[in-house]
Amino acid sequence: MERKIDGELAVVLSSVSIACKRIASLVQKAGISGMTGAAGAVNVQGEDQKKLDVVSNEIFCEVLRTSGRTGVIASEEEDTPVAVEETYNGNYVVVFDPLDGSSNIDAAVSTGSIFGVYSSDQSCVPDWGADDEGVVQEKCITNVCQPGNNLLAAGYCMYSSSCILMLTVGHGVYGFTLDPSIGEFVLSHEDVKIPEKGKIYSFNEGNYVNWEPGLKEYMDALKKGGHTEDGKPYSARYIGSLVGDFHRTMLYGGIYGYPGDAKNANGKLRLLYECAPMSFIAEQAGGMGSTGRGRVLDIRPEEVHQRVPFYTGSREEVQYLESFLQEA
Ligand code: AHM
Ligand code: MG
Repeated sequence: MERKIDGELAVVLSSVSIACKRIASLVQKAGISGMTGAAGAVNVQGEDQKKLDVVSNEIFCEVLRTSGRTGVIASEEEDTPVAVEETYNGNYVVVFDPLDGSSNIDAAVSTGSIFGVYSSDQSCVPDWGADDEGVVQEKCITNVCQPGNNLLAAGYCMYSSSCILMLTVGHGVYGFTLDPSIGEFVLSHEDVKIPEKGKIYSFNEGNYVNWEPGLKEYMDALKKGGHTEDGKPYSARYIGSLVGDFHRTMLYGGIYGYPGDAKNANGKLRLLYECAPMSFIAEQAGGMGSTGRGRVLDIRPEEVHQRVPFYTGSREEVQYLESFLQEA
């Protein structure tokens, strides 16, 4: 797909980078500013919201609205996609998880923001003069439920020992590290490529008993060297924060997985604002994003908060995993 990057999209991405800077600053001082702990509310997915989940969502919504370039925004923390009021209305659809891995916040462990940008589907842009609220809402959902193949841009920002913004506009992946002395993101990772293979796996293995037989066999195989010739076991690394685990996988190679299991057939991670943007980034870096049985970017979401099993990372590692699931 030919992606057209223009000044309008640059404004959207610049707005996202401002949101990330603001969230980075809040995350850094969370422990001393009363921002740790629960907000007391539960989001549409039944998860307890942290104070920082709520504030980060407000920051993303505010910067995107005032950018004047977005028509619809959809967030992990909002029940339904939100139409940007007519005065600020623009042509882009932005999907995001404002603070992923927020269960790590109170222990000051890595978290991140994930985002994707689509063009508006012109056939379902709300007509502010004519449409009632229900129709606006319906058009927003249609506008947001686009397959990852349509993504114009995607990225994540990791809040860790460094704050790093990784971005693709469909021509490779570039990383920018926040230099706190000048308050700017500076190019630090040029045209990142995921190693073709890597002996690190990143799964919540505590769920092993609920996995399907093929996945158990795969995990057992990794402990005997998997498809490598040296026969040495893989290493396990799991932060429990998708952005951190994904970023390490990008740089060191290996595989990240959040499978479906007997309790949750589609796993935990959300297609629209977690798996699709990460798959786009992975593919742009020469890796893969898969459900174990197909390419994530080919899936057209049926609902905003849809979950899918997710495996991503080095091409040869994801293909090896698929060989166990596809035969089953
Ligand atoms: P969240 O969006 O509610 O923060 O949940 C997503 C997070 C991911 O960052 C991480 O990979 C996963 O949940 C960890 O889940 P688990 O604790 O089940 O291993
Ligand atoms: Mg999340």
